[in-house]
Amino acid sequence: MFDSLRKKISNAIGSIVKSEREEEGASAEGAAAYAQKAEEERTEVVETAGAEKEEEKLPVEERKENETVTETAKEEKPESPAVEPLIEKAKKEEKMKLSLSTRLKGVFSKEVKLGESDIDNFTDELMLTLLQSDVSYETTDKFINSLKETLKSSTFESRNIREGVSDCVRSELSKVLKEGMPKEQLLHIVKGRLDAGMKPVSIMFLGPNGTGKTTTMAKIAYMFKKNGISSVFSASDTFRAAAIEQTSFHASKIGMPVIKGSYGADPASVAFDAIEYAKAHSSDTVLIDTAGRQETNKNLLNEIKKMERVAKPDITIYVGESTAGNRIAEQVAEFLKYIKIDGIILTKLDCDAKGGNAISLSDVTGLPIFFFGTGEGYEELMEFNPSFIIDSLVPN
Ligand SMILES: Nc1nc2c(ncn2[C@@H]2O[C@H](COP(=O)(O)OP(=O)(O)O)[C@@H](O)[C@H]2O)c(=O)[nH]1
Ligand SMILES: [Mg+2]
Repeated sequence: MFDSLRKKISNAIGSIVKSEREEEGASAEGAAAYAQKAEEERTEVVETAGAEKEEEKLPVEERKENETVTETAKEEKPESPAVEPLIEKAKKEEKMKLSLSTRLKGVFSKEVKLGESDIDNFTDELMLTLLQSDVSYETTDKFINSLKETLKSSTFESRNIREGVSDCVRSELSKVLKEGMPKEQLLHIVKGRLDAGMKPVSIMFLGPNGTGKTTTMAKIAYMFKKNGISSVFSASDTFRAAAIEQTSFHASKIGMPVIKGSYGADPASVAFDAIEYAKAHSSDTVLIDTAGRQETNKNLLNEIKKMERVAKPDITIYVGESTAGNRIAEQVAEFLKYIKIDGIILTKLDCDAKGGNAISLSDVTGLPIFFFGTGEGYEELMEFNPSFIIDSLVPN
């Protein structure tokens, strides 16, 4: 589901470790070459193969990020002839991604502190990945800045840098996702209202054309039924051809009543009738379908305002397509100018979605994501679960 984004994040994390390994290889080569040269030129150097051992004596812990190693080596170890050329060689390695300071800290101790340039390289790559995967700019920026601070203040086991960096990414991601966590899942909200005798609970589904409003409404009815909650459909999409038949089809498959008007009828009055029917038949919920409307169509947005006034839905859910990327946040913002929205369902996560908007949508809109739609079947509805998203995105 989040496969492509997971792969990219994994590659970004992998690159920090790969470059470290490459560098270790480069320095080993350098050590051998320079050790040999030093042997030829300076007979007084006894332990030529011990270039690394010589390095080990350097007091790197106190070294500041941008301090040049050559200077420090000169000051601290003038008697180590094999070290200087070795470090010079390492400094010239333009391909190296990890900074010298990170590498040296890694070589000399089991604990590694990432150098600033490595953190910048890694977070730049991650930032690009997130933006390309539809995470919003605002969320990405916030996340990356916070991650940078965490990486700067963290030390990693030199053999487990990947795991350490993954953990940092996981914990930062968790902060973003937990902010968007619904206070209560939809089922609990409805059960709470029913327990309090507030019956029927009416839920209206709205959003642009073809996002999956009717299908999602049917999935919710199916979920309610499985939990002992009865529903009535209000076929209030009286605009799109075959919409009433589609709602009726779902109703008969799930085994529940549907209240319909004729095409062109006032959708608000159909919803009103459905609520009256539910009251008369002691139904627990009324699920109100609506016609799709683009966020740019002011007439249709005004019509939804009327729906709200007449039907007075208890819960309003925006149904958006995850494939629409960052546009959803803008669409929701437009809808919010006309009507209150309680939560979002993000459909078609199984399709070609990059998945990033699942991370940032709540952050940007301030609304919880109640569910993801993950297919066309009635059961293909997944509750928003930050741990699941993190596990799907970041390698352990
Ligand atoms: N793959 C996939 N298809 C979906 C999902 N939700 C809805 N659809 C399909 O999207 C199309 C439009 O759905 P529909 O409910 O008619 O959208 P509406 O116009 O917003 O009511 C239909 O073919 C649905 O089967 C989903 O989560 N995954
Ligand atoms: Mg529909």
